[in-house]
Amino acid sequence: MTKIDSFAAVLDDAAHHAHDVQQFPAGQFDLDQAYAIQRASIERRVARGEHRIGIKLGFTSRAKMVQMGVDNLIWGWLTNTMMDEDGGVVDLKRFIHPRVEPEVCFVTRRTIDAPLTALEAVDYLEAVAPAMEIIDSRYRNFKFTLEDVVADNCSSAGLVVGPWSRDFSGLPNAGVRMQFDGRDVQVGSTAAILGHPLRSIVQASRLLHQAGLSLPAGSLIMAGAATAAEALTPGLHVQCRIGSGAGALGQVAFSTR
Ligand code: OOG
Ligand code: MG
Repeated sequence: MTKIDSFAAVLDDAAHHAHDVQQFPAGQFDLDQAYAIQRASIERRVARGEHRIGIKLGFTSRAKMVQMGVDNLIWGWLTNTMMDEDGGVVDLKRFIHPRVEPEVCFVTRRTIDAPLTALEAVDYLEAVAPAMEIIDSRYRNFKFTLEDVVADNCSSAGLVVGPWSRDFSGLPNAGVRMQFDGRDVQVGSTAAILGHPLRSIVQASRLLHQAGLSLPAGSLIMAGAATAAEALTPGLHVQCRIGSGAGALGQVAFSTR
């Protein structure tokens, strides 16, 4: 087994069996190798029958960079088994120390195979939806470096996507409100996501191009959280609303057990 494959095996086993692992000693791999580890860990999921449904960006907002102490844009893969139903119940047993964060989710209508400008980005999109991401670092105490978190598929663990809309007019500066049992836990604005959530598509197209990859039509792109993440516990009703009035994205919710 190569060094890349053995790191991938450790992280994939941790995710698969919901147990944490010690952060790797510093300097074991660089950023390019971290993405290679990420790729190898996704291949292990694919070998178990999962399939890729899209990608996620991380650290597109100040709030997230500050919370986690990492300030580079990162990206990882989403697979079908990560998806939970809007309005459904999420069993937290499959996670280690899950956190939830409010997100904007896009679905593409054209293959993205070249770097896009902000003007072009909207032409590549089919629809947008309010969403929440469940992140679950495989590292003990959710502590990691940039390289560690990239190798760990950027803490990807779950996502819940609300109703799709083709109206992108409300996107740039919509209020974001995430509640636990009707109580506000995070409040922010979509403007926190790179100044405009559509910039996440521009960044995604550049990152994919750098990696020599294209993303097929019908893929999801999670733009990155607008606020810090909140720890999940069983028995919660979690709701996120994005925007209000005309052009609002609407709301998405789930319960935990
Ligand atoms: C890494 C994932 C970051 C986001 O939306 O910024 C992320 C983490 O915080 O564990 O998903
Ligand atoms: Mg996220």
